[in-house]
Amino acid sequence: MLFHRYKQEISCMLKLINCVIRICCIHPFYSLATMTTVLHAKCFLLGSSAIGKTSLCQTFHNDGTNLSKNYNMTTNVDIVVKSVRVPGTRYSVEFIMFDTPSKDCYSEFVQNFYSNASLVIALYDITDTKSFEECNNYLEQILKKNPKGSVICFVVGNKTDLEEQRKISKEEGEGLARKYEAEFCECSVKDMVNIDNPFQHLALSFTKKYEASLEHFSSLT
Ligand SMILES: Nc1nc2c(ncn2[C@@H]2O[C@H](COP(=O)(O)OP(=O)(O)O)[C@@H](O)[C@H]2O)c(=O)[nH]1
Ligand SMILES: [Mg+2]
Repeated sequence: MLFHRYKQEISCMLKLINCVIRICCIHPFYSLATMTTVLHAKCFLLGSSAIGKTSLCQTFHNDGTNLSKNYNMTTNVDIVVKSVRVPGTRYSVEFIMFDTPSKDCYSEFVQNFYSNASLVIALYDITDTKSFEECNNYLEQILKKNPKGSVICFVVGNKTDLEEQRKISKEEGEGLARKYEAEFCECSVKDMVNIDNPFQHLALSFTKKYEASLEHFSSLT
């Protein structure tokens, strides 16, 4: 009875504990020496084509270098891994980022990866109205594939360096984020403005959620 009531919380908790145990087994000395707890998070970068998903992912991964001037369409799901230390805590969040292609022909294939998402960064291009509408659709699709309340979302309006071509106001972006109880920021990957913001916020929110579930779990025993 108790198990059924808290089934979702318990399975979420076991998943998180499993993650921590796995990383401690792989890096026992590192973990013991620094007392860092590493949490793993499956993070999706979603949105239309050519809005800067791969650029954001690669720039974040390479600590701010390598924004390609050429456009290479992502035709597969690229996986990039990077850890973010959460300041003032003992936690580090390892982002396992799924950089997804946006073309319809890949959509069914890509949606197979959507389950067990922990974090989502949904992007649009502030100069492109269609990408803003599609951002909403991508969020709907991924949330449908995951249990309610299990995914933390962040909405990003990219390309603020193209201010004179802006079609989507900051307020509209904030409105979309509110609809999904997500955080929001605008950025320019090209000018390297605000690109760490989504990752820092998501790492902090993920850590808080982990701690809240630990507390909740211990209150049950
Ligand atoms: N002006 C401008 N161009 C950008 C920005 N971010 C990415 N781009 C360019 O937009 C194009 C598509 O980027 P990409 O990351 O491949 O988009 P994706 O299809 O969403 O993965 C590339 O030519 C990038 O150089 C930005 O902040 N400002
Ligand atoms: Mg891409």
